[in-house]
Amino acid sequence: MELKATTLTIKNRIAYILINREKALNALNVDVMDDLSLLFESMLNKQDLIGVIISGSGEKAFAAGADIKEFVSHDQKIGYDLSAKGHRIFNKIENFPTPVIAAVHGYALGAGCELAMSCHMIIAGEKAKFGQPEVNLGLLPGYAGTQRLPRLIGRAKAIELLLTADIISGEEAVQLGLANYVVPAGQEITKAEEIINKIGQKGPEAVAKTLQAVNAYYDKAQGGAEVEMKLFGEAIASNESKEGVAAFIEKRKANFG
Ligand code: DAK
Repeated sequence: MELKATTLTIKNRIAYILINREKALNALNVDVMDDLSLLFESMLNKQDLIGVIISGSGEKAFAAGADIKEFVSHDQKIGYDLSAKGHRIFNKIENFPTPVIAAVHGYALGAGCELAMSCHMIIAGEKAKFGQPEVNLGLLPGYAGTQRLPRLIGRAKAIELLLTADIISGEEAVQLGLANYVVPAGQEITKAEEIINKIGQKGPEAVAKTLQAVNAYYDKAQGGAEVEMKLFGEAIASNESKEGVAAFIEKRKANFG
């Protein structure tokens, strides 16, 4: 398997996926998204896995969003298609038959937060920061953030975070029900291993069926996903997002008029 922007290590029946774009704060570009798709497809054949841990390289970030520098020339159709592709990839993670845990030691923003939310659990380090800052760019989340955030933390707080673009700490994420635990910096993966090893002692079929049943509860609400893809396509082609993305690249504040 040829991976372009991630690495896979398997040890003691746990798969460790590392996002490997430290200089861009592990922003999820096309290469990372393609790797995740390939990984979660191919790992379905590894029957003895008891869990997967996703983390980001470097000191600062789990993933600081989708790669904003790739948005520059997107029209409505491309925006819709990319959003639909992202939904499919993150659904593969959510539907994976063994527990997938996001070990978040730094920024998990935008698509990075959406990736963490598609995992079954999130372990936050003391320096973790979560948020959906897409409105700063004249956008809305495109990888199911409008769907999974309200599901996890409830409508009122989700709307507040989505519209204010506020960034919250790991501790707040636990209080809100977004993350499972906050742990001392550097202990994120160890805590994830502890949980996966505990689950690894249970019956693997029962674990897979339980995950499938929990996911089925949410399948009822899939209509919202299609709405998000459509609106994301519209937003990415808008003047607002052109200004928001240009402002990020030029390192200035966006002027939405
Ligand atoms: N994309 C591309 N590059 C990024 C990036 C990102 N999301 N975040 C950081 N970088 C780059 C910076 O541009 C900088 O690159 P150079 O200038 O060195 O070339 C480098 O990483 C280091 O970042 P900073 O110098 O800014 O580091 P600081 O510690 O000062 O600040 C920060 C860290 C995380 C506060 C800051 O980098 C920041 O605000 N980053 C952007 C956060 C953000 O807005 N994230 C949400 C992105 S919106 C889509 C589907 C979904 C989405 C989009 C499209 N499709 C369907 C197409 C979702 C959208 C998002 O995720």
